[in-house]
Amino acid sequence: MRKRVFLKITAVAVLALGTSLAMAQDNLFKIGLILPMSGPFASTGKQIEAAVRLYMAQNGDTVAGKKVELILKDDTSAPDVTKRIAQELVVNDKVNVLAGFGLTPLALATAPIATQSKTPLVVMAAATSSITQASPFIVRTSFTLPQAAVGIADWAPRNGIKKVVTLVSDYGPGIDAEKFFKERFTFNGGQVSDSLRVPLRNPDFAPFLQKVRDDKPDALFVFVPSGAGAALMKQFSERGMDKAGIRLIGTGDVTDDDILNNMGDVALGVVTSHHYSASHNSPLNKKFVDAFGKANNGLRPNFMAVGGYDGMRVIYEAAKATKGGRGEALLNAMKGQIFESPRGPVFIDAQTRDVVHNIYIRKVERVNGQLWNQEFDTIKDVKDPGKAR
Ligand code: VNL
Repeated sequence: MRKRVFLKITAVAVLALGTSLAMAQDNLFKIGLILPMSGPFASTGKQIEAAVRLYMAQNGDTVAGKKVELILKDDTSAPDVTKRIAQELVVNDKVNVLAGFGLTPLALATAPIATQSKTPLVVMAAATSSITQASPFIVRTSFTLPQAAVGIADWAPRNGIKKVVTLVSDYGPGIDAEKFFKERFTFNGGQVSDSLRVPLRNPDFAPFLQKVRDDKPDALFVFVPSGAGAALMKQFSERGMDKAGIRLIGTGDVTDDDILNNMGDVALGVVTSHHYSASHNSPLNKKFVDAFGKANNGLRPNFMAVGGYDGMRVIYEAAKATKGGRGEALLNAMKGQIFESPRGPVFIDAQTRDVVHNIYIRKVERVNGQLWNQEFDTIKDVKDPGKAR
């Protein structure tokens, strides 16, 4: 009799414990954040992590009455690792949303997991046009290379640049940049005399730059991923390209705010087109840059940080609208969001799930002793040109 009562009590206790665990799960909204926190692209991971934490510090760690649990994982920028981590986050942790994705191959490797598990996946960094087409569950808050590249392709021919050599990292975003720059620049009457592709990892720019020097174009158009711009800029100057009268233009990845201030005089006058500069002149951006710096030892946010910050905005608002939901409902609440970002006005196109934003033409200038990408022209509400074909 005693034993039976004991068993009953135990059973009730176990049941209660189980229920409270389930309730605890249910009272959580889980974000699986996968970033390159080590390896050659660690600066992207660091910038996005800092922005995500800033967003949470400013907006609280509960949404719709649920506690937000951030699970950060380092994928070392290896696609098979990203995919395995995403699988674990979905199956074991039952995350509501996957986020991060520092490079294109990492996002593409994980797309099938999002589709199979119906888990919304927010791309905060990677920028090849086709990524959003790899899964109906992918939403992007970073940018696309076609968006960024056509801005400078319009500006250059109006400013005395008629002959250009392109030089890009040999993978998705580089190929997009090369293709869309060339198409638009040629349409505008320019000539691309050569198109060079360098390896993504540990590129030696020297032999390529020598080729460019011999070709004597008016300008060299470059795309290299965030973090790689400093090495390119250094070799550009060491090879005497600027002295030979060859200008440097590109998408804003090369004059990345994370490293721009340490590039020195060689960066002065470099004109690029991009969706974000830390010197963007708006009250919201000033507040963002200031708070980001205060929380991170004076670090300047770059375009990766803003992709992470806006990604959190999209996730939080969707979580609110669905009372901490998941799957298709959460995804649908991400589509169509319109808001002011530190970069300017942003729209998540419900059809493409891709970001629509302004592209700015900027020139590197020294202001109060520091190098900044100073915006001087705006192309409003640019949709990804890669989708319209
Ligand atoms: C990508 C595009 C990566 C632009 C970047 O930096 C970048 C990508 C790491 O899609 O892989 O600046």
